[in-house]
Amino acid sequence: GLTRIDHVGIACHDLEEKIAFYESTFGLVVASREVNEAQGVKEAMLHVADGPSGSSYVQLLEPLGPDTPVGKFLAKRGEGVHHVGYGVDDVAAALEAIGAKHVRLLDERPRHGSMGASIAFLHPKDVGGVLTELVQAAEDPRKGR
Ligand code: CMX
Ligand code: CO
Repeated sequence: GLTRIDHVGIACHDLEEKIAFYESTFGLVVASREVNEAQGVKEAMLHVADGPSGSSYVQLLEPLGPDTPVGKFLAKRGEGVHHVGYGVDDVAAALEAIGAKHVRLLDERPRHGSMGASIAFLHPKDVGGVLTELVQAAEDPRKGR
């Protein structure tokens, strides 16, 4: 099952500007900055809190180009919440269980996410309009315990 909210993904035009906003407004601290060519994003994870089943973050996403998931989203809807990422203990097992419920999987197999996590996306049209990500954290850096 789901173990926590791992992160909320937020689409923005200017990553550095949004990082500065989250730092100054909420006092959040950047845990990692990465470019993920396969996902078409430049992104930052800002640490929010540590819970019993791991840490939670805000993920700020700037597209690498217009023809990327986040680039298309920004053009259509503007800045705002792009997806929700839930923690799972075993993303491959979660994909198998959820796929059997006729929710379309955007990833048949887990892919590489930020901070060494294994991730997979579910189609927003099958999750009530919410692009949903499953996140199996890498053991050490993300769990915060
Ligand atoms: N949330 C909710 N709905 C969304 C959405 C989102 N983030 N992105 C697209 N949609 C909706 C669109 O509004 C559109 O609906 P309508 O037809 O009713 O207008 C429909 O889905 C199709 O959208 P589209 O613009 O034509 O885009 P695509 O179908 O080409 O792609 C999606 C949509 C979800 C399949 C694609 O964005 C995807 O594969 N996403 C997963 C990967 C990803 O988002 N990576 C970046 C984050 C990486 C990370 O978190 O580390
Ligand atoms: Co994400």
